[in-house]
Amino acid sequence: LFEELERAVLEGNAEETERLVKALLEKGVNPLEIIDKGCVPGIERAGELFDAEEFYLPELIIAGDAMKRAMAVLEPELKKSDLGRKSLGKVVIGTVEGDMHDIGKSIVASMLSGAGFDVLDLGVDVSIERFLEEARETEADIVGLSALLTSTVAKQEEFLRVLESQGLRQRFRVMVGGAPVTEEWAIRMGADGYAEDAVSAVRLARSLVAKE
Ligand code: B12
Repeated sequence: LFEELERAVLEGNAEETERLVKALLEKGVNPLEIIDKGCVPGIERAGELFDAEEFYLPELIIAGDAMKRAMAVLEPELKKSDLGRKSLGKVVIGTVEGDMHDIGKSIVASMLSGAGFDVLDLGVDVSIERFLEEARETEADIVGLSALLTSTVAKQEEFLRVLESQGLRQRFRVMVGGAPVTEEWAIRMGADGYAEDAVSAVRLARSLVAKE
């Protein structure tokens, strides 16, 4: 089923993707495992084919849509474990301005919420001003910025510089992520943390609130 799911995402077959995700859930498979072993390999393969110019943008878009269909079923499941627990802290998360990629960011948001954080997901193409405004308004503990393009990762650094210039750097912990982001880059720009996937993002967020 995992292989079929990978193929369904790759081929952008949303109905089949949804059917397989539901079938796996019915078998009692953990939603994160469904994402990691079925959906992510499919979308990553689509990216590789796009790189190799065997896939063009329309194919990438329909693969992305199939992945989103899977996530619509899986996100509520990821959040379920949250029931009745005390909040670990507030997280404001979004994809930076100029960037429309939201699959990874949404997985991170759902996982954080499932782990017990209060999460405000601002969506995609979020301006620095908006991140700042929402973080202040909600008195966030953590701000998470996602960037998937080499041209938009600079926005993460810009956010940190704006925080500094407004004397707010100590007020929020900042974590960054997205495929082109590396630990080295995160340290260089002065972020409080970087995580390469959703599971480590939860670990990171926990350690950031523990330090407060
Ligand atoms: C799907 C996809 C799309 C879809 C997006 C659909 C959607 N709703 O998100 C569509 C078709 C719209 C798209 C568009 C484009 N894309 Co695109 N896309 C991808 C693809 C194939 C997969 C991304 C993805 O969802 N991965 C799966 C998720 C689960 O992984 P993830 O995003 O990395 O997230 C994980 C971690 O990074 C981390 N994480 C993510 N965010 C955060 C945040 C925090 C705070 C933390 C702690 C952790 C964290 O945890 C996540 C979960 O494990 C990638 C290739 C790739 N392998 O990355 C290209 C890719 C990112 N796209 C690329 C390009 C070039 C584009 C376009 C410019 C194409 C074009 N010519 O128009 C446009 C840009 C539009 C825009 N302005 O944003 C390039 C970027 C190249 C570069 N280095 O800049 C890539 C790398 C493809 C390639 N090889 O060329 N794309």
